[in-house]
Amino acid sequence: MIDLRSDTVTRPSPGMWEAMSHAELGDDVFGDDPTVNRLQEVAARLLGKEDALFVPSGTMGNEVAIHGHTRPGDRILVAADAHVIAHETGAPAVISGVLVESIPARRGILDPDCIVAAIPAPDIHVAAPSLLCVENTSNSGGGSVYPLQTLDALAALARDRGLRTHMDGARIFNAQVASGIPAARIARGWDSVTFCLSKGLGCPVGSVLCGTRAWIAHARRIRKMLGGGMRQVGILAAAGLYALEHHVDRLAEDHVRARRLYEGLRSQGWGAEQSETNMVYLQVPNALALADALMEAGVACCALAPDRLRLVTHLDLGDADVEEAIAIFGKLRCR
Ligand code: TLP
Repeated sequence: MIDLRSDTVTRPSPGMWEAMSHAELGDDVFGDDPTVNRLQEVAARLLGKEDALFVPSGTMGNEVAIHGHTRPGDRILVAADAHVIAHETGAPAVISGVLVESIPARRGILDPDCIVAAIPAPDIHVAAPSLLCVENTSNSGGGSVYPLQTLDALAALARDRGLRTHMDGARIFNAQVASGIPAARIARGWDSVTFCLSKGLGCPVGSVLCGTRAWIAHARRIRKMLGGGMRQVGILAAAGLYALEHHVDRLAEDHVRARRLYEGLRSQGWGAEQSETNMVYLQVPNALALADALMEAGVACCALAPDRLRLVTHLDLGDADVEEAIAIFGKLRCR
């Protein structure tokens, strides 16, 4: 089976297993797991923030951030179809009691003018916006990368209007590799940023939330409240440290393979969307039926909307897998 469902499907590489099996451990709820502490230091440095917090998932990272930046009854501004809206089971409303305003965005990229228009004048009747969230790269946007100028403009605008800012950087290292701009520069100006270890970086579990020292202390309490305080979790942090050392630059290979997929499928007449990073979306009349037919033929992928199929490249795929997937798509096209 050629698994193109997500970059979350990878298994630890032999080097990663080795690092995990030798991890020095402690009880992280007491703050004394040395491997977790090292991962948090390294992550904070790479993201240009004072401190960081290891969390079990990207979803928890986003939800801790939303809870940590808002109060119940606040409004948060998010691009339509962003993960926090489309794939977190309504958690911002349930956990934080916030009103989520979904802002139309082209390829997942928010336009600062739309944010200006979405901020109402102060009014006793109105839920006041207190947080702006962006997703970089944008998953539903096809793995699109925010232009730095746009990110800087959004952060400055939010600061100006008294809003806090959070970046869902689940795939921020894909953005770093695609743009050549260091993650710390990309995240500059944003109060908090999460990134996932268990996507393109190839870890089995884990994400990291970064911010100021004082805010991360607050976030640590929220993580505990949500049941995300973990004990000898250095086993997983060791995988994270290994990935940050060995699996960042190689994301470029995933991007090349996604481009090859795009070109191969395009040449067969599929409605493929060009990808800047590791995702290719196909516009098709019936995505579920096509996903079933592909599965039978040996390619797994996700129908993320009734008319959109997503293919994701990752660490456990080689060039031959991509060529074989293209050939299988070709056979289905000819039927
Ligand atoms: N995304 C998953 C699915 O939930 C859709 C995927 O396969 O892409 N932010 C972004 C931008 C994400 O794409 C994801 C996962 C998350 C956050 C949440 O991460 P996890 O799955 O660790 O909770």
